[in-house]
Amino acid sequence: MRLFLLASLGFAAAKNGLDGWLRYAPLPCSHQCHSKLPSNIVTLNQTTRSPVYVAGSELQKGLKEIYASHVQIHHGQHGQCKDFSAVIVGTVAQYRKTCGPADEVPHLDEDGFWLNTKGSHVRILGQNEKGTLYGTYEYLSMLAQGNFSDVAYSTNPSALIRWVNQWDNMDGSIERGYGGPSIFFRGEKIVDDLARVIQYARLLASVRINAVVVNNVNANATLLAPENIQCLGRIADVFRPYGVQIGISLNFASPKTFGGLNIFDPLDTTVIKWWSNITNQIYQRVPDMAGYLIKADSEGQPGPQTYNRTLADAANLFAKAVKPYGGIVMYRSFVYDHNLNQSNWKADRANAAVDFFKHLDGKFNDNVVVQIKYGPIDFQVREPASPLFANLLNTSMAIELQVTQEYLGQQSHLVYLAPLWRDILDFDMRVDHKPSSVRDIVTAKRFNRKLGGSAAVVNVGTNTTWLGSHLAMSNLYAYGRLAWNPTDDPEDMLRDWIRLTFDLDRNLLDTITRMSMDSRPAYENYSGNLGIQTLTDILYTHYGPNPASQDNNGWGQWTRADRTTIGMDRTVKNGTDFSGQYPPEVAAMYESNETTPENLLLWFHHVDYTHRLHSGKTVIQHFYDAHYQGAETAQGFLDQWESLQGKIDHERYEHIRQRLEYQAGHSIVWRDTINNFYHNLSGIADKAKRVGNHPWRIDTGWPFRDCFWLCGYCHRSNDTAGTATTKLHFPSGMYDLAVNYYDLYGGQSRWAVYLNDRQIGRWLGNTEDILSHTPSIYLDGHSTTRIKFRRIKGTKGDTLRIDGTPDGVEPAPLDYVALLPHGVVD
Ligand SMILES: *[C@@H]1O[C@H](CO)[C@@H](O)[C@H](O)[C@H]1NC(C)=O
Ligand SMILES: *[C@@H]1O[C@H](CO)[C@@H](O)[C@H](O)[C@H]1NC(C)=O
Ligand SMILES: *[C@@H]1O[C@H](CO)[C@@H](O)[C@H](O)[C@H]1NC(C)=O
Ligand SMILES: *[C@@H]1O[C@H](CO)[C@@H](O)[C@H](O)[C@H]1NC(C)=O
Ligand SMILES: *[C@@H]1O[C@H](CO)[C@@H](O)[C@H](O)[C@H]1NC(C)=O
Ligand SMILES: *[C@@H]1O[C@H](CO)[C@@H](O)[C@H](O)[C@H]1NC(C)=O
Ligand SMILES: *[C@@H]1O[C@H](CO)[C@@H](O)[C@H](O)[C@H]1NC(C)=O
Ligand SMILES: *[C@@H]1O[C@H](CO)[C@@H](O)[C@H](O)[C@H]1NC(C)=O
Ligand SMILES: *[C@@H]1O[C@H](CO)[C@@H](O)[C@H](O)[C@H]1NC(C)=O
Ligand SMILES: *[C@@H]1O[C@H](CO)[C@@H](O)[C@H](O)[C@H]1NC(C)=O
Ligand SMILES: *[C@@H]1O[C@H](CO)[C@@H](O)[C@H](O)[C@H]1NC(C)=O
Ligand SMILES: CC(=O)N[C@H]1CO[C@H](CO)[C@@H](O)[C@@H]1O
Repeated sequence: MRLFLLASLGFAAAKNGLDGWLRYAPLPCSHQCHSKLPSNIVTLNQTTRSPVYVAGSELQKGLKEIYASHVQIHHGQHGQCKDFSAVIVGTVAQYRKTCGPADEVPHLDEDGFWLNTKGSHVRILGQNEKGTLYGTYEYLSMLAQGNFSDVAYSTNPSALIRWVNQWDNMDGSIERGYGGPSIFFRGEKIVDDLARVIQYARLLASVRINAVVVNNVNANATLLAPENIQCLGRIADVFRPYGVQIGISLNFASPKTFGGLNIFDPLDTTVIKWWSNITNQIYQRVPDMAGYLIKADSEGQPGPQTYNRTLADAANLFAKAVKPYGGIVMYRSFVYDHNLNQSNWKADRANAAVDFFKHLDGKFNDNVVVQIKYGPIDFQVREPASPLFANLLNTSMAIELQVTQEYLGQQSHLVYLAPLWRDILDFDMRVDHKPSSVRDIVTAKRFNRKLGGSAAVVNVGTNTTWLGSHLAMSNLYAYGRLAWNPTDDPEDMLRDWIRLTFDLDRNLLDTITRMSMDSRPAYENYSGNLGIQTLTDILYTHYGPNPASQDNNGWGQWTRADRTTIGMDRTVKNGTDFSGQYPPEVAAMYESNETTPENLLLWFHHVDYTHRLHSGKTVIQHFYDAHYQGAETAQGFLDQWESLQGKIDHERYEHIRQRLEYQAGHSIVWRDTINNFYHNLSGIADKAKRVGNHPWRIDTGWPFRDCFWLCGYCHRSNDTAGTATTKLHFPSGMYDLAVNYYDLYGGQSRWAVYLNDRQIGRWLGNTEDILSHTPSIYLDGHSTTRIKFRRIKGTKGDTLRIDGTPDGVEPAPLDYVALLPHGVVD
């Protein structure tokens, strides 16, 4: 009966990341674990495309990989229910019908399940088929983690909306995509081969995500062409057996730009008819479509304001169209004016959501859900929870999170996001002076609304790592877990994910846990702290540092930094009134600089650089220290990872090592750019004398010779090689050589570095191929990269030379080199 195979399957898949946390690595099996191997799988629905049938197949596949054993599947006959040591999977109703009473099963909510491994057989019974599949993944997750405890428990979702939003375009690109092109679209069409979609469906179902919006919120109406609707049906058919519904984003102007009408007024009868016709066509092909997602009147997207109609008029238009089919409309609250005037002290983009939506409370149909970004601005490293959560008491809401690391390192930096999400979900709004956590509000517990839940922007692409980085997958995993249970502990989730993704090894577990738990505080430290926002380039790629870009434009992500002060005054007494959008207790806390949590000080208050924090440090000194501290933590990630060599397959080890090495270098770019910026602006020295003082660096502008280095790069014709040389003036000894250079896309320059004519290293400007984000076409904070050559023996007076060979538009640019004695990070 038990056939033991060579355990090679699991490992092959392990190396490229395609199976994510569903790797089911072979367990080094003790007697105990074999005694837990079921003899049979009994599924209570034989329809091949039913989630219960899928549950049986997943179980068989998982057991085969974990135990290297083949377990037979039987399709629900009464006699098999009594089969000794079988696993029975089905809904409670199916179990009652085939196997008999199910009195021990507690009450289950929609999508909930009961898992019982006590007694002779294992029973996984769902409230519905989806729930059964979720329970099956839970059971497999236990086994894969070597957890053989006897359990009997039920679990129910916190909310029924557990969605992901893909920002995929029909041309195959993904807005903020860092994991390769779309798995859904290519060349304005839906792809023929949906193999990757099946694998994505498995991943989503295993963390209990129940719907995916497949196209970008900046939507293109061509998706509504009849042939595309037919193809959407193919995508829905792939997701359906996994209990995942599809939804689509709509372009509000479609009746005009695509439908041939001369109008898109949401109250116009021809427009209403047009949308209802389109909706009918879609539901004819996809009878269980989850619904629509709408971004309107936002960042240039068309919307109801064109016709002086309200956002509720717009939402209700779609709500009526999908109502007969049980569909819902997710209407984004991300509506704001991006042409604000900074010379108006009272102007504040953060006010927009409440300004636009509060007066519409109670005016939305009951199948409309307002989808609210977690913070009032835009997915920053730290924001207060959006006050809109506390301002719509008669409207269903969902929270919008972002697995996509748009402002948070674009999957090229390790940033584990569950702690950030928990900060928001746990925040207590004190509506009516009663406990009102964001989590209870969005899951509709607090105000007893009809619908609620969460949506996360996700940018999986065709890359076999899905997100472009193996470690970024912990965010997708944790998102699903939190959507189900928003009180799940970030560290517990992480540990489960590590065991499932890598290995059960204790040291490995502790190391990756520590790195991941430190990653968001580190990123916040070196990107932008005290609530000043992620000080990235908001006008370009949202990636590298550019604090100057925040101010003096209409986007309203201002810091109002000048020579003596910094921060947005969002108080009622002298500022933008934003703090007054919160219920009174919270408003009072944010109104005063003394009670505002310091990690949000500059979000709410405009203070002097010399303002003292509780620690006694000034704001500016805290900036300097935190940026040094954050970059130092990031250096440590690389060392910690390298301690795991040999414990992880080479492919993943190397993929992650390269990224962490890159992050270590780029965190220094962040640190120095931000610190130099505020140092120059304020003229206030760093007490520790680090800022602006880099004793171990040699600027490539000078004393490098033989080349006109200017503005960080060598001006010469881009098809001839350039050379930079310098004599070492440091004491003789052992150094790490760090070279900061610019790696643009549009070319792959080559560099080689020599010490006294002996080559000690060379590299290629190809981060555009190695990293997941698209770097910049300019010499800037996005493209600055550091490479390190370790343990170089240097003697005072040696000649260091770097030859650069340009390629394409990339002129082999260098920034500086540093010779670092052991332990020095300069
Ligand atoms: C089996 O699954 C199919 C497809 O999901 C469903 O239509 C059918 O009702 C299920 N059968 C039972 C007995 O639940
Ligand atoms: C095993 O899994 C059960 C159910 O998820 C959980 O309650 C228990 O804590 C786990 N045990 C260990 C040792 O992780
Ligand atoms: C939609 O896609 C078509 C075809 O590629 C393109 O011509 C059009 O400009 C796009 N419209 C929008 C609003 O992006
Ligand atoms: C949509 O409108 C077209 C053209 O008027 C019509 O032929 C078609 O039957 C309508 N489809 C649905 C589903 O209402
Ligand atoms: C828009 O509608 C409001 C309220 O209905 C009305 O007061 C206002 O005059 C309208 N504006 C325009 C430009 O039609
Ligand atoms: C912003 O407001 C100031 C002062 O009211 C005014 O002088 C300036 O022209 C405005 N700028 C823009 C771009 O509207
Ligand atoms: C995945 O992306 C990496 C760079 O991030 C690239 O080296 C690799 O070729 C890609 N693999 C696939 C299969 O797309
Ligand atoms: C009050 O607001 C004004 C702008 O209206 C600003 O110049 C001033 O610095 C603010 N005062 C304080 C104490 O923040
Ligand atoms: C901080 O709060 C104290 C007490 O309310 C107040 O005296 C002081 O002016 C505030 N400082 C700033 C910069 O707003
Ligand atoms: C962040 O910076 C603060 C202030 O310097 C420091 O206390 C903390 O340890 C740092 N955390 C990390 C993870 O770098
Ligand atoms: C030199 O650079 C320019 C752009 O800066 C580019 O258009 C040209 O193709 C490059 N020439 C060569 C030979 O690479
Ligand atoms: C118009 C309306 O439905 N108002 C209700 C909004 O919600 C509050 C609190 O749940 C109710 O008291 C109102 O009746």
